[in-house]
Amino acid sequence: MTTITEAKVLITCPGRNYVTLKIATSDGVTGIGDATLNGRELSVASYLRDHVCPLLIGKDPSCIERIWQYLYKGAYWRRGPVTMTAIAAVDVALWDIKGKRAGLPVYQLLGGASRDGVTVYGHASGEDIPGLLDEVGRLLDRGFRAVRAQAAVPGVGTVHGVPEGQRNAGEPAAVERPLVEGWDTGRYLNWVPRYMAMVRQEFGHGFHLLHDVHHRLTPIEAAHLGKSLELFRMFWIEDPTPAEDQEAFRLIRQHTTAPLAVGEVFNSIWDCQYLITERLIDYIRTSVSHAGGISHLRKILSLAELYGVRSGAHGAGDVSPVSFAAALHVDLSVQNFGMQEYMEYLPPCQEVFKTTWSFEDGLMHPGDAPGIGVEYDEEAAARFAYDPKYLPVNTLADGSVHDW
Ligand code: GCO
Ligand code: MG
Repeated sequence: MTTITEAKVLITCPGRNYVTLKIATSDGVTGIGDATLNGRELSVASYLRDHVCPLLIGKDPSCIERIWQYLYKGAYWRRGPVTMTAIAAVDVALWDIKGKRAGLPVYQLLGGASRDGVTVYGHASGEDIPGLLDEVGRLLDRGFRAVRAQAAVPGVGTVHGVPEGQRNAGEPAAVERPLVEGWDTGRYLNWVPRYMAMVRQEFGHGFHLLHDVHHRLTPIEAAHLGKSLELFRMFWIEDPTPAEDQEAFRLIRQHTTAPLAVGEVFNSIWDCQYLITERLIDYIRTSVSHAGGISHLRKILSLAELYGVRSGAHGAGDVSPVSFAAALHVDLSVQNFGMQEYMEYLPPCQEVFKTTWSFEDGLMHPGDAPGIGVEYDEEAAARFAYDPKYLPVNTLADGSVHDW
């Protein structure tokens, strides 16, 4: 029997922090999985190093579901972002190994391609409306068929999605303490329809337009936003309210036909069970890396398929190229694919993670290399030391903490 002989945790920071699990087997195959939890990286590294890696040694790497259940049920303490990110890393590494041993890309193991390519959306973020329009134009010129549009709200200062000077790198991150950002719902609700109107006026309706609210509204405010954007035919409005309140979506649904997407902070099927079965959302955005890996994401998407809910996997820069590639394999194979986020990766990151995916005419393909199609260059990774960072905190004008 082939067994797992080594499981090690690798941490690097080629522009941002990534935690990777590398598993080796007795027949000389290695597989990798993404264990990155933005701003809380070392907690998953410790969960793996101290509690999971020793348990993997001697196990049969081909038994993916069995090992998944062993780690999930065996821990007794179920769910949660740390546990589920750690299990996801093991799961993806084992799918990578299975693909390499079979000589097949993972999407072939999942049933083969359901489509020619995966439609991805890029981020257009502006510090003002002209800046936003420039960004939208830039993405459309490069072939993107879908664009997420965000502009800083005048009078509010920095806003999620518009990190100064590092538009594609992700959120501003601070070293000693989180940056404190401001928020004003009234100004925001007036501002978004104004710039979406400009985007449609300038570029028309021949592409998909998306927007991320990042959990900042109450249900009735979200309903108002949805109604005010209906004319611009949004592909989706993402995370309109704090995601843990599934019931809130019922109220939003009663008032607007704007399609709703949620799920990047979810880590299990139990977080979105009612959202799906009661058809309160249109897109489920759970990621491979934060929701238990390919195996668990597929269960979520199978449930969603029954209820006409489509996928929209989270693919921000803090999702490493390993789980981004894993998402492409899932996206290509499932029937109910909706849309994939793609923020692209900074050049130093490409030195560490060698990928085989392609982007052409707005569509991505994971490539046909056996496994996930990403190799981790340990020597390159060692040049980029871990750099502890915090995600920002959001406050209202009176200093009280708001949803982020
Ligand atoms: C998105 C997201 C992210 C998150 C980030 C947190 O791309 O839709 O909202 O940018 O803020 O993943 O770590
Ligand atoms: Mg988001």
